[in-house]
Amino acid sequence: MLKVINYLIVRFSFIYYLGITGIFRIHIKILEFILFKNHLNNFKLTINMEVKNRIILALDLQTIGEAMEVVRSVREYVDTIKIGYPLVLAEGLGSISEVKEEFDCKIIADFKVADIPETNQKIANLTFKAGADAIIVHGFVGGDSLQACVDSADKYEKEVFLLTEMSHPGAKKFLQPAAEEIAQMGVDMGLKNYVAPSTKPKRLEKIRSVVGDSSFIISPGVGAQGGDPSKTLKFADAIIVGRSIYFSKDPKNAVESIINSIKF
Ligand code: FNU
Repeated sequence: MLKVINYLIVRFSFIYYLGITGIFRIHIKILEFILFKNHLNNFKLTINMEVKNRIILALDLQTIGEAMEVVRSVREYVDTIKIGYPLVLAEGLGSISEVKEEFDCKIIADFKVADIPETNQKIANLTFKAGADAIIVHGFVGGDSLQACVDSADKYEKEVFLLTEMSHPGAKKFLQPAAEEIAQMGVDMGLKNYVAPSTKPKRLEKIRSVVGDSSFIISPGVGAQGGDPSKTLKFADAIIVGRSIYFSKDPKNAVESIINSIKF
């Protein structure tokens, strides 16, 4: 809202200065362009994120055949799939486009990118070229490394998810103390998409309070790691679920049970 007001002020200032001096005109035009570009980016980030039934499937299988079978059985309920190292290292980066093209779904590449800016940018470029709609990036490496991925995402018109805090017990020692600052860095950089743990509802709530209600949080750790779908969705926009679905004898039924459990 503030940004919209800013934009209107600049627009009216532009008309006001128009008759005074040419140099002002040029300055205001540049400012207007920068502000308006940011609005477009923000709108884009907010509007783009839609996850069917608020469930993201973590497809951590190690053969493309098994992966396809699971997606086929749940596709009517799930339109967003997280692909990470297990499938890509086993079957290649091409598995991203294989799944995407076969099932016309959104793919979040869970590469937890955490390198120097130059390498981060190469990783992100390759990931987006391979067909991913979004990439998960670590924040602890710092703003410059994160920015490199954001620049890549802007270039390919894709999304970055900033990983704030992780769901496993070991994350308590190093990542948890930095998580709120990492989230705040994302907010300061204008990011809209975050990852925060379902296994630690208080921490998830805290991260939500830092990134605000208009941000989009996806939350792993539901099911096999102990996170509860309904409790998680009080603070997250979508849950990430892997083993409870793909290791189930009946993945479709497993998804239906989750959907029923999150109906309020
Ligand atoms: P499932 N994942 C996670 N915790 O579990 N990306 C995090 O903090 C995180 C993740 C991923 O336990 C994990 O790698 F940032 O079988 C796996 O792909 O339901 C998925 O989320 C959880 O899988």
